[in-house]
Amino acid sequence: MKLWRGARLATLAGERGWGLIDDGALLVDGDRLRWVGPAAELPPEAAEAEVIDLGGALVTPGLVDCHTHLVYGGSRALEFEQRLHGASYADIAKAGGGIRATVAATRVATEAELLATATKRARALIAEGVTTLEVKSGYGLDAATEARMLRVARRLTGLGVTVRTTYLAAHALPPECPDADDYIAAVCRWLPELAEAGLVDAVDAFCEHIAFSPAQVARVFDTARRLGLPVKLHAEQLSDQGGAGLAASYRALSCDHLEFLSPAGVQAMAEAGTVAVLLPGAYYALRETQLPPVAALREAGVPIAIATDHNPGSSPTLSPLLMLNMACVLFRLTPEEALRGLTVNGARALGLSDRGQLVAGQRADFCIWDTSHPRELAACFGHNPLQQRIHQGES
Ligand code: DI6
Ligand code: FE
Repeated sequence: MKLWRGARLATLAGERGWGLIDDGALLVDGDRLRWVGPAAELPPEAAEAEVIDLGGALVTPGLVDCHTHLVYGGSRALEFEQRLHGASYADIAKAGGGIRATVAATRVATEAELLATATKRARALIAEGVTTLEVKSGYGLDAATEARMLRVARRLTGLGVTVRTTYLAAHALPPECPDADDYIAAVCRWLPELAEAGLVDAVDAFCEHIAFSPAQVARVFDTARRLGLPVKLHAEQLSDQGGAGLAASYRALSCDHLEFLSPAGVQAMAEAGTVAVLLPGAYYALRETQLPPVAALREAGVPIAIATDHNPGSSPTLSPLLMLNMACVLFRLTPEEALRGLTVNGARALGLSDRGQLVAGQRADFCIWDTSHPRELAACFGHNPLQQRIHQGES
């Protein structure tokens, strides 16, 4: 056992509050937190543990980035310039750029190439304290490339981070299949084998006027349900398609983006216990002006998560800490809501209840920061105070 002491803990225990413990300690047994509390109340078994003194550093739960598109080939920086010259994200997509451009580059990349680039990106997230990471497919849009992306995502586990994989073949129409209903049939056909191979933890889709309709998404979700897989949805990012209501009717783990979410959508998510994943990086990069309905989500008691949405087009950021700041500045979350969004509620958006808080019994995933108060993590930007990161009890 290891005893980490001399810590200022932000446990995030319970439903609200930082859960601050000024002279705190963590007793770690293998990959679990055995005991968490004030140093003055250490249990007797702590006497045998190896002691590590943190000298007053801040400790928070490890960060959970619950929405990324980390595995892909190519670059889309040129589109950044096109948008600066006035083209919209939707215009670029309709002209065959956007997601389709990344699909072309991903299809020609080997598994080793995809692993090499995704490894660099994952390392950047890890360097800011990420201990659990979700990765979506969706830049293959054919059976072989979707499988390759998911295998690469799984292999990132070797970096000492927990990876959850999401099947997002219903992300865009591939050029060889102009009929959306035919493509959705293929998306449903490919899923069982990938699930059988253990490559899929959840199923996602892009419900949007430039992507798939609620009726098409429902066919994908029906297939997921038959296989016992949970679902999530890219919903109401550019327009209100009623996607959140549909996802809630399948008890979705999360609906993500949500700038155009309606009051009915908020209600449906609240009733289903679906997490709202807000993605300030995409909002910022696309210079959106429609804000997600944060006050309504709060009032309805919908748990709010935040994530990087790392992807080469709409959110090419690898900084979860910057997302904390942007969630506060752009979306008016409190620093505590933002940190909960990147820890306990991010975990919930992945269906994980064993991490995200510093509480006995949870996984020993935590971050040690060279800063005095957790609100500093959200207030500063462009600065990384991470001192050490512990994943499953190991540094
Ligand atoms: N919404 C997003 O933010 C990403 N996918 C999606 O459906 C962006 C994907 C991309 O532009 O490559
Ligand atoms: Fe996304």
